[in-house]
Amino acid sequence: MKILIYMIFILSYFRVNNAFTVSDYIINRLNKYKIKHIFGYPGGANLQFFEKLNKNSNISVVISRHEQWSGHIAEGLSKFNQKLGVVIATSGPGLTNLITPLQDSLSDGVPLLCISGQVSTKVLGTDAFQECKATSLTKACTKKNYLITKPEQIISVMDEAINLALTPRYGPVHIDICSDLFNKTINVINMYPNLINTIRPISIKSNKLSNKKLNYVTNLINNSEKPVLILGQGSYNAKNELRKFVDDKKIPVTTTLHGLGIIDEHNSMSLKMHGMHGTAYANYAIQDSDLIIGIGNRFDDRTTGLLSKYAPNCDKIIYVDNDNNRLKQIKKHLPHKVITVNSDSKSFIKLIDKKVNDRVRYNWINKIMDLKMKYPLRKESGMAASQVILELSKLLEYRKNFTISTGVGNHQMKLAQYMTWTEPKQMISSGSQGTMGVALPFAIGAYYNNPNNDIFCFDGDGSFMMSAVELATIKEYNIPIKIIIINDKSLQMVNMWQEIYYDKCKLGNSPKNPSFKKMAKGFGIKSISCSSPLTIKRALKKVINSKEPILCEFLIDKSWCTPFVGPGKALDEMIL
Ligand SMILES: Cc1ncc(C[n+]2csc(CCOP(=O)(O)OP(=O)(O)O)c2C)c(N)n1
Repeated sequence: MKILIYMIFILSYFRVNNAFTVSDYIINRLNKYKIKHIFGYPGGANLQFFEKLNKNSNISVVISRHEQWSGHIAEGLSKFNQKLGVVIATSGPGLTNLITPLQDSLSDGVPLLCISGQVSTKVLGTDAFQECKATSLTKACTKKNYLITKPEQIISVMDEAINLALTPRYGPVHIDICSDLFNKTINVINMYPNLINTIRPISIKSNKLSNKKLNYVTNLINNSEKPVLILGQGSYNAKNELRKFVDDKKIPVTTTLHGLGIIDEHNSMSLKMHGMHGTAYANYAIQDSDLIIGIGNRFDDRTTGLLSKYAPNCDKIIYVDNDNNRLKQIKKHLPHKVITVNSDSKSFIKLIDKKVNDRVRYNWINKIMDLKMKYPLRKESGMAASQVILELSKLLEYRKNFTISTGVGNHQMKLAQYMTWTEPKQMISSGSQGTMGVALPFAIGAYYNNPNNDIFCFDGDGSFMMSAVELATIKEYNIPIKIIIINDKSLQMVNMWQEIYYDKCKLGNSPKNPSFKKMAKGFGIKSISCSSPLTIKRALKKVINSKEPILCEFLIDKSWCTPFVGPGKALDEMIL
């Protein structure tokens, strides 16, 4: 019935407007998915679509200063709550600039629709101006991509692509459209059968857990003396159920970078983040544990350390995810016997909740408390990044509605460590790829997702320099982002590795920065700086209370980010 009404609507639209073009169709579908903003950059191969967007739609087009940052802005919008982000670029260099955001969103599971203009059908394949083999390039970094060379193709492609992006595990899709087609009319006769095939709701398969498996899994948990729960971003939808489960069952819980805040870190069961720069107590707990229950995480190398020495006291690992490929991959990857459960996290917790005993494992909990006492995060004195973060954490303690985006490096890892995270997605970051430069664009995207949140961009000087040009976008659209730069005048994470592993080689680790204050001024953005521990709080208060975009530079002493599990080391072989 719904399909019929929709078809009548489309066909009557076609009759009234006479010409229903490819651009009209794209706009129609974007409206259906409630897309309010598109991010991108214009060029010869997409101007036709820009014209239609301008005339025929209420969708706002936010123009950034480089396609890569447009892509990460769209990703920043999606990262927060899996809304679809949409980015548009022209052909050739416009599209190639989008490779990094596509890979980033594929790796971090972010739904993204990338539309690029391609050279016209008349010259396609002739090495025309700004032609590149776009779909060959994006094949490896998208869930699926499409080249549109006939107007009607767009009908079968648009919904399929969007549905795919929005089906877990979320990810990017790419539609490359020959520029002469944007204004071409869609042949309504050809449209009719395609419509039937494409209009379908997103279906998320969740396998039913058999009683046998359910009993097996819950027995494993009940019989475990030292269980540890590992939460990744895939468990974020089960926040409430997980919080109750942890409170009732008293199972220590640690998260990945993307899982921060799923459990309120004030909870005594919280071990905060584990892995290469995780807390020592989380890493020791994993190594001592006799049962790991991983939900929506990936067991990637940054979180396991040397795999052959990972969780040596655990002979079984329970792994819950609703992506079959991921389940197979983890089963192959871990040296343990992995009990895979194909389920979304919410259904899983609801199912096991009744069958898992509420009991306090006194020995295990005492051990955990000892570890926490013995190995707290290192106290740094002087002008240290951790001091800024601890102060920021205190000032934001009773606020829930804030988002902090980060660059990549020591500042990012220290933020993860020293903040006390109370809600999921308070921190948005490039986890899997570790893409420098994303903090500013992610912050812009987070703003378009929810303009009522306080949006912080917490960046390293090196990462900030990569995308600093986006200050222009912030100014132009008056986006009240609070930019904090941890300026240690160095690519400090690189510096640390060079000091430890590369004979203190200094090559490339301290590129000279301009004055950030003057730079902000040049873009018309208010700025302050802070170089004394005594004024950190005052500076942060100014940042937090600012109603307009503001940049605050903290001039920081260089320091290592520890705990640190070096490459090839086991989780318990940390530099503390
Ligand atoms: C696009 C990209 N290029 C290179 C790297 C390698 N890399 C990782 S951290 C880092 C240094 C980051 O410096 P900064 O942003 O100043 O942060 P800090 O470590 O000083 O806190 C580099 C170069 C990367 N992650 N991403």
